[in-house]
Amino acid sequence: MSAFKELVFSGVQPTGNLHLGNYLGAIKRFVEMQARDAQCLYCVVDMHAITLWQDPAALKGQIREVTAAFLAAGIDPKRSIVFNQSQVPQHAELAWIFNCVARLGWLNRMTQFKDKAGKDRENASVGLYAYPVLMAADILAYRATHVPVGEDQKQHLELTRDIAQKFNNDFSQSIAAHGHDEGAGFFPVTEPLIGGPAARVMSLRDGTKKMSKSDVSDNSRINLTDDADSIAAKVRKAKTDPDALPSEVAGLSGRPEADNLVGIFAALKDVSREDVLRDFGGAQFSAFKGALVELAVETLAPLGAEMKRLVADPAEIDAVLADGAERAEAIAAPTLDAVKDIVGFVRRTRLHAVR
Ligand code: AQP
Repeated sequence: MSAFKELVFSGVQPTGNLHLGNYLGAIKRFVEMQARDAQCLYCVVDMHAITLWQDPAALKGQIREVTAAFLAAGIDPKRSIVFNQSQVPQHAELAWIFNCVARLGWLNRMTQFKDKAGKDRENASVGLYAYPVLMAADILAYRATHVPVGEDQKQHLELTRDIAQKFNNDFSQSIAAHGHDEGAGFFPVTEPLIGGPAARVMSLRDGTKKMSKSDVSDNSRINLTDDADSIAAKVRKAKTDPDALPSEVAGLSGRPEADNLVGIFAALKDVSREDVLRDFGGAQFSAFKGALVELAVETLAPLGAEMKRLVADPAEIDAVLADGAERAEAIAAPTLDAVKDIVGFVRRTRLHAVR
């Protein structure tokens, strides 16, 4: 067992265009989790990325860029384990076993698959459909207790909990027979950590749509590598309504663009929406946007510059990933050995010493 009280796992897909939503909803919170009594694992989930076509010539760079974002944001690769998913084979192995635990009916309810597959569902990859099962394996290979994510991942985390519970039930006798029943089954029922003012950052062009890497409009998002001028231009162009800011949070209801900008300001400043409106209630958007530009540039410009510095040295990033993969595998391998025993597989006996 780990010496830490909690085990935190989360991941980000290397699908390009890392944006403010990824930062405020996930990466910034990953950094904060390092202050807890927790072993944190932060994973660049490249196997998830290929559920939609990725150009092989670009993918390596995208993996290194997400790693750079983790490090530039303040994730300490000595304190936390930073790695990419495809270097740790236990994720895929456990995913197969979970494919045999999860039910078709559960996956058929996943809204992200419906959104991403769109109308041409017959042509979507099997991987895109099975994605949430791999996500459950990512988390449970480490028997993670806590998973910080944005709100869009809520349904997938519920599925992870269902898979853990069904595995614990289906194999309860075998779990006990192998001495793994520590009172609550083999897998923990993971706690999602979703919240704060930026759990769902919305598009700057449409306050009803999530800010997303795949949005065709670059003006819909602030990329983590945008320079100060682009950040300023995008905030200034962000859609708003004609009214002044309200002085109470209730006044943001029915005003998605205003709510989004106030939420972004609050998350960047580590305060609540109430605090922001205490200062800006009654202000026009022009004044508020000026303050938001200043705050966003103050936070993101150094982050983007550090990312660029780090990606210029791929060997350094690859060394971080290799070290992280070894430490991650040291946790995941015993979990998989135990799972294979529980399921009833005959495990390989090493006939030759490993060199
Ligand atoms: N708009 C968002 N607001 C808050 N959190 C967000 N996250 C993503 N978008 C927002 C969180 O970022 C983490 C990593 O996300 P991901 O890269 O694994 O996948 P995603 O949710 O599919 O990201 P995108 O950017 O929206 O990409 P596309 O365009 O492919 O759909 C997760 O914790 C996620 O919740």
